[in-house]
Amino acid sequence: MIYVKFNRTHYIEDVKSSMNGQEVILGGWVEDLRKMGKMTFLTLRDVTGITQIILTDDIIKSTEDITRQSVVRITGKIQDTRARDFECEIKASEINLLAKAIHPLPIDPIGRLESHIDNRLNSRALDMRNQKTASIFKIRHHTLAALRKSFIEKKFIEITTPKIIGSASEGGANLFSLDYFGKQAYLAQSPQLYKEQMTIGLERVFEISSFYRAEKSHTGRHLSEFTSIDMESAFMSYTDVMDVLEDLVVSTFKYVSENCKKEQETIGNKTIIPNNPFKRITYSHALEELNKKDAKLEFGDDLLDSHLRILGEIYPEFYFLTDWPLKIKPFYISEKEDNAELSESFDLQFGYLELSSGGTRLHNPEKIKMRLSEQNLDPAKFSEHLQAFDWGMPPHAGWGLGLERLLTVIIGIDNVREVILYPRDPERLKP
Ligand code: AMO
Repeated sequence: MIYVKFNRTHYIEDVKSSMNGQEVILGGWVEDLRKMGKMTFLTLRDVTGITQIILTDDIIKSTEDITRQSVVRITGKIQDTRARDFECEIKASEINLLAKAIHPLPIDPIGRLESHIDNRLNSRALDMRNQKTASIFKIRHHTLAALRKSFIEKKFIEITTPKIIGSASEGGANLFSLDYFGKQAYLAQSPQLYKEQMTIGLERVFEISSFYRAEKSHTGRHLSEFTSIDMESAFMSYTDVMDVLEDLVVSTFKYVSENCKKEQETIGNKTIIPNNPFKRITYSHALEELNKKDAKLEFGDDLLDSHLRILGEIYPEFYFLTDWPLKIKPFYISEKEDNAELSESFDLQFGYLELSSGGTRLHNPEKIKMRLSEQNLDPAKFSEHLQAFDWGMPPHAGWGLGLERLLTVIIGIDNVREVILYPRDPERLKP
């Protein structure tokens, strides 16, 4: 193999017919290779697009070494093309093979032969050469950019909280534990306690990070390691943070619709901007609707997947489910002022799918201790968190939104494993 100093002059999308006659150096992967008489037609792809390269016999004696998906560097001049799919083509004066791809590859990266998701995940780097997969991750990139942009416009400050923690942030269940220099430690389930504490000084904070749930769930919406988009704000209540969430969701869809047309088209989807305001349905109202359909639910019952499926048929778009019974909510959620059985809490749903949950937080430490005990959690284990409440904790509210679940809605697919690079679930720890 020849070592060539890599000095690419252009991305493929920047090569235009108006540049006819100009010499360019391109780098990319061989998508297709066809020998026709004295000429070889090579289609070259880089991250921005695809173009046609014309190789004459004096440039390439044999195509044997250059397998599909090999990495090549092409030097050549731009010229007009007769090919319908391209604006122009490159007549090569030199081709260098930089890395040869084995044949056959474990999956077809062009996607002509559909591969099972498990095979694609086992060869994830190669799967990124599939334009559908690459489009999903470009949309993920733009979604994150949109969310950050909206948070910053609303004066939120980005924080990063610890992922190795000494006690549970969300209660005792679903914790991965690990040995930390001989001490018991856990992987954080959410930034809950830290983000609340940060409202003392920074007032409005957000975090976008991986968090961990040791749930043995085998569904298209559960991961052991997922990306949570979290916010917390001083001087806001649950209705204020619902407004923030609604605004963020709508502006993210608008941003994706403006910036990811090509990617959505490749996936075979279209961004549909959600209608707002989103409906706000109380838990009690949802219970009535469900009981009309024979669900036989009583006040205080949690809504199971089967119940959410029924609600999803009644409300197929975005809606908030609000005012849940206090006793089924985490210890940090505040009760309603006028009814202590209810809480100032909400879930954001898309049809049956829960995308986010949040609420107004308790900010009286005595009440928090009571709630911890009621939930069989030891207040002593939360002492570092509780002391912050003696330092001038403002009233505050916030939410957590699952990035992968949101992406399944944006992209119109139903498995979170498609939208995270290397999913972790009860069966999958590698690659
Ligand atoms: P909750 O536990 O409801 O709330 O999580 C918030 C959102 O995170 C996403 N999510 C998941 N996504 C994929 N796989 C999982 N295993 C998983 N678990 C959760 C969901 C969910 O709606 N601290 C609170 C939020 C708050 O009140 O600020 C919390 O973590 O989309």
